[in-house]
Amino acid sequence: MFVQEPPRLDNTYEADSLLRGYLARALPAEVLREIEPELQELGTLAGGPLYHLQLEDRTSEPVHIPWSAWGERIDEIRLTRVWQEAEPLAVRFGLVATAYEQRYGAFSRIHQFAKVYLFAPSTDIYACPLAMTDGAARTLLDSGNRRLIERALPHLTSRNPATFWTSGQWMTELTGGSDVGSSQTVARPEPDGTWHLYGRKWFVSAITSQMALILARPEGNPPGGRGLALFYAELRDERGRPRGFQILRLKDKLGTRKLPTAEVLLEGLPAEPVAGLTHGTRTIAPMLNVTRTWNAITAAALMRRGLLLARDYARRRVAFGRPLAEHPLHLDTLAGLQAETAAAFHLAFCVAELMGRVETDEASDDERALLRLLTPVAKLTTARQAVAVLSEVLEAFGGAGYVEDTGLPVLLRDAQVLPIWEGTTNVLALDVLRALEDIGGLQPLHKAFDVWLQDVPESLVPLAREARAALQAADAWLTETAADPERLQADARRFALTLGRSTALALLLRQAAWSRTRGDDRPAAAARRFARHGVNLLPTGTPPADSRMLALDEPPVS
Ligand code: MFK
Repeated sequence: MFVQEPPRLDNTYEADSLLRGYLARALPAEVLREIEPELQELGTLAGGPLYHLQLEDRTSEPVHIPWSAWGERIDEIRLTRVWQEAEPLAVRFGLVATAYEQRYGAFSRIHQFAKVYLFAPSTDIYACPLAMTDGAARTLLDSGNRRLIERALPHLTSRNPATFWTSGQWMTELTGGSDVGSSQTVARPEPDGTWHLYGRKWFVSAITSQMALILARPEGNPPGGRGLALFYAELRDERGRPRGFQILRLKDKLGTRKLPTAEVLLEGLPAEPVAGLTHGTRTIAPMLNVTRTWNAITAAALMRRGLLLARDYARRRVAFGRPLAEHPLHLDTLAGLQAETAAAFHLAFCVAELMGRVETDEASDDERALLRLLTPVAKLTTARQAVAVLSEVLEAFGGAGYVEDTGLPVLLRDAQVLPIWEGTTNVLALDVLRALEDIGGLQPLHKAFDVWLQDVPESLVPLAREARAALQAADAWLTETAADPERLQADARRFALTLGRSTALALLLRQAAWSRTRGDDRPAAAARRFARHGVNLLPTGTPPADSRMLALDEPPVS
């Protein structure tokens, strides 16, 4: 009887020409030499024992135990095996710590995110609490609150599993997942000067965290984001019991099911203001930006995981007399997916690179502006790519891609959260407009294109022109629509995606120019194919009257 060989993974670092080519270009040779053994080790784990454990542990989910047998409210969470293994590994590899130890100065963020990229696809979204932890560390440092920095940072950036903490991010409420300013959670001062929080958080990130950053409105404050304050809370007492909150339930989600996302009732959770009693959304912005970067890196990593499996399978699976890898149409499909993945990869790592420079004070003003702009651009662009690519990856396995025990469908389900959490595509497109107001326009991106495209070889010059033309079209659109807020908003997603795709093309060309001198033309092939998918999405705008007819099924206004 015929039995199909399953797709196999090997060392995922060694197998990754994208990551290796990028690191060889972006890092000084001695830095790469020093960090490579660690990347090799992570690649072996990710493609071997962790991947096998994921498959073995596929059906298990975290469990919430609200009560003890004898009636005590305990709110215990039992985690899956992969999650139990992931935490000590994350601590040992310093997945958060690396960014704060800054052993390689401005390159430390590249170092950290290279590890995240290898770790994330094999650890069932354990990257979520790590992202929050990184975001909390950044937010506390930016707040300048010495007491909280001294109290929490050593835990958040610990290399010791016994002292390591993860942080939660508690923002989302029934009144607003995106419109966080409409939050109803209240903060009440006690006579002794401490604060207690009351309300219901509809979605909080992994509920196993030891601390959380929480938005709440001090009693008497005005509505909106400015009336919110950011609070710090340690969540469990010395016996591990919740301090002034209950877990109502774990959320029943489409994907990320190993991640114990919860709904909680705050009944007097003791908390401490992080930075004054107003402007909570502004204070938590560093966390949003850090987690959005993790989102972009994870998007690239999940795409890459899907492709590694699809590519291996294409060599093993025979159909119509030859391996899938020898069918021109199958090759063409995989090529398109690789081009999108390469583009997403370079966009995400460009943000990591900029973040490292800003955090070590090596960045110019233009680079600071670019980081503000490209963070939402990269998040929204790569998240949409991940859903499209992973849907195709499943199709590349035929029916096997739709069958749960192959371990493939989870890739698509998990990818689907990427454009939703940490700001939906539309909310981030609006953030791009806000960022442009903050930084005063697209000039920093034009200048970055000049640098990235300066060494492009003759044969790739037409593609460089195409990247620049898309950016110029985006700039012209911005000028044209500046006085028309309705149109500005209606086209914002196409605009942001045009920025994302033209930037990704320029970055691919920078890599292509470098790689070609070393005999590797794969990035150039990725750039050619990616450009054919289209980078300028602006011309396809719909007139507002059509949108009303289509979206609301309204008859035309006569
Ligand atoms: C799907 C199920 C999966 C399970 C989910 C589990 C995870 C659950 C954990 C979560 O809760 S994830 C929730 C993630 N939520 C978001 O990412 C919120 C998305 N919404 C936004 O990003 C809104 O744009 C925002 C909340 C920021 C709007 O808030 P406001 O207060 O109405 O906005 P406003 O007034 O424009 O901005 C306030 C200040 O923050 C401004 O500064 P100023 O006060 O100086 O004027 C902004 O410039 C600044 N700001 C906002 N976003 C910024 C930023 N600054 C820097 N970077 C940013 N990204």
